[in-house]
Amino acid sequence: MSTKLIILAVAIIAMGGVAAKKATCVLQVGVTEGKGITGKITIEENSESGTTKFMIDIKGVNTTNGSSLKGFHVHQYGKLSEECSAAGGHFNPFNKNHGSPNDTNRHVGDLGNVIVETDGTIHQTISDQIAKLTGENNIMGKSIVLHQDKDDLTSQPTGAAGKRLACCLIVESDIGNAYRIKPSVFLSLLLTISMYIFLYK
Ligand SMILES: [Cu+2]
Ligand SMILES: [Zn+2]
Repeated sequence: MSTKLIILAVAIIAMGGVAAKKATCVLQVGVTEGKGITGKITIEENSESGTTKFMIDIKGVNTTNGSSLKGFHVHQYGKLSEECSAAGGHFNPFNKNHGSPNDTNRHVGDLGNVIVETDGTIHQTISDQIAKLTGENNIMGKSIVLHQDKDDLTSQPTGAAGKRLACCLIVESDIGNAYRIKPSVFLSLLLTISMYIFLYK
């Protein structure tokens, strides 16, 4: 095999190794206590580190209701009707108990709690090892529910997180389909190409 081909193969593998899947979830109001809530969750799966990032950007949460910690889960159905109750229970493909995001015995959908700031916003990034955008733990097409109360991380089967303030449908975002290159990989590619030109021109 020629050196040219080997370099090309290495470059293609390097790019494929950082392919990321992306999804977005745009909130709609659930029960009346959730009136005024707007926001979006951007989800990204990094196949290299095995973590899924949930970048949460929400505003309009009524801070006089309940705890400043609010239960935040992936629910099993991608349906938002009936004030979010059509979303069903927590996404639980392996019939486990409800738990904390750090537990091994947990629902795939158990993302714990998010923190509401005093101005009614939620700006937080959750990194999770269990929920995925691919494979058996795939949450694509499911829903996310923001609850009125704190998830106590132990009560079955919902953590006693209370009413459903808002919910959204997890949909694949187009940008996620394209292979993206990280700056570090881009630099090493550039270096490889420069070396190739230097050596073989
Ligand atoms: Cu929930
Ligand atoms: Zn659960």
